[in-house]
Amino acid sequence: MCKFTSESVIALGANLNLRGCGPKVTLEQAIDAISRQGLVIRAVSRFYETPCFPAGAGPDYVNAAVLVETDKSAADLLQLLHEVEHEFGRERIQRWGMRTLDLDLVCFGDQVLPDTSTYNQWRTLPSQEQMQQAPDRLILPHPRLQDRAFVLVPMADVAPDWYHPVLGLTVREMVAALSVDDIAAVTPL
Ligand code: PH2
Ligand code: MG
Ligand code: MG
Repeated sequence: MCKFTSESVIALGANLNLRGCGPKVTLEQAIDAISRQGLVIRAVSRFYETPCFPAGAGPDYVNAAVLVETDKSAADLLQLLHEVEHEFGRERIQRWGMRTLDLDLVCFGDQVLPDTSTYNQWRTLPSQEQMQQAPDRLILPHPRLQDRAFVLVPMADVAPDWYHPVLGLTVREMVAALSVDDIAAVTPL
């Protein structure tokens, strides 16, 4: 039987040690864990050292991205990522706090969830409110994707031609729109 599959990008990040291992080892182990859960890993980006956002909120991060193929729904994939985060000691305490492992579902094919108007509300949320408000449901593509060099630069390694279904830009084009300083701060390990 042929099941319908979707391509999706997962952004990985960590800035705390876990069980004596640094963030790079944690990300490598997390990629293994994701593949053991039945996701087909199509591509793995380079690993990057990136300055913590917001600046000064904690140690530098290691960030990476993987392109996966799955026959799961976006909601089931998100649930799976939360389970892997939990396995790696992640506690959800503080928004944008420090973390042993963060797995963010960045995009799921060309799906816009839950609908374009809700997506656009989150995408255009003023930056002050971004600090206080977090959506309680899955918003896709990730509403801050286009702003963040630590997501876009690794993503460009695995899915440079992914086309943002609302902004009408490829990953390559979104990277080109970032500031030179933001790109330069994301350094391959
Ligand atoms: N993730 C955050 C908050 N800040 N900064 C960097 N450099 N990389 C991240 O992955 C990151 C962050 C919330 O998930
Ligand atoms: Mg997250
Ligand atoms: Mg995150």
